[in-house]
Amino acid sequence: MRLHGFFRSSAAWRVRIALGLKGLSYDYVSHRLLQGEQRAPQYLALNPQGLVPALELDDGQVLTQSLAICEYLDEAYPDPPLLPADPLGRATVRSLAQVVACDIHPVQNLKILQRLRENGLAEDAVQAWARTTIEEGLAAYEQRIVRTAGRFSFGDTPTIADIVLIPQLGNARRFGAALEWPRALAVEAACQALPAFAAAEPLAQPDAPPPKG
Ligand SMILES: N[C@@H](CCC(=O)N[C@@H](CS)C(=O)NCC(=O)O)C(=O)O
Repeated sequence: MRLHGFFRSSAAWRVRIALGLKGLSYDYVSHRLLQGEQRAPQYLALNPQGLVPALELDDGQVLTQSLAICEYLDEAYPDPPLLPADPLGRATVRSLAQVVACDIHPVQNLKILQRLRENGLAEDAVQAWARTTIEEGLAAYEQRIVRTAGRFSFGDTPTIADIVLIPQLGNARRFGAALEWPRALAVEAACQALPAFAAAEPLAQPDAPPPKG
């Protein structure tokens, strides 16, 4: 398998976590988003959306959209499961994941922020847009997991909800959001203790800048 990503892409980060939890090895192709490499013709041939991640399977088929990729990996490699066994549990985990993947991340991602700048919004207003979007969305996530969390967002094993939450908390820090979500931060600490989550961290990727100093 070959993962097309970028160290700082939160959507690619999700797939790195899922691959790690499944114990799958993969080749990595970096596309520097700030240089626009995701819009190179060779990559657009794989993903006409010009977004990372994309996962190339060994038979040449290409999957895009991080949640679809994570669910594919969960179905193709069922152990350990990333979704609960029962329908209500599965719907609950998917709902948590979509709080982030549908209603936070797309509103604050690179493309939207660049479009705001192109339309004349000042940089501090662009940053505030992203920060407020994240703060409102994660406040709702925090409320949602009051009833579902154990060590992780849903119960005591990691699920797709955590796979989506952890990169979004990374974005929250990047945009200087107020980190006022004790349950989500406790879940993050539990995730960070797992090798699959640690290995997926942006700064652990081969295309991350070298540490300063
Ligand atoms: N819904 C997509 C979102 C993918 C996405 O927004 N990727 C960002 C990086 S996190 C990207 O490639 N941005 C490049 C651009 O906007 O030009 C997914 O979950 O895979």
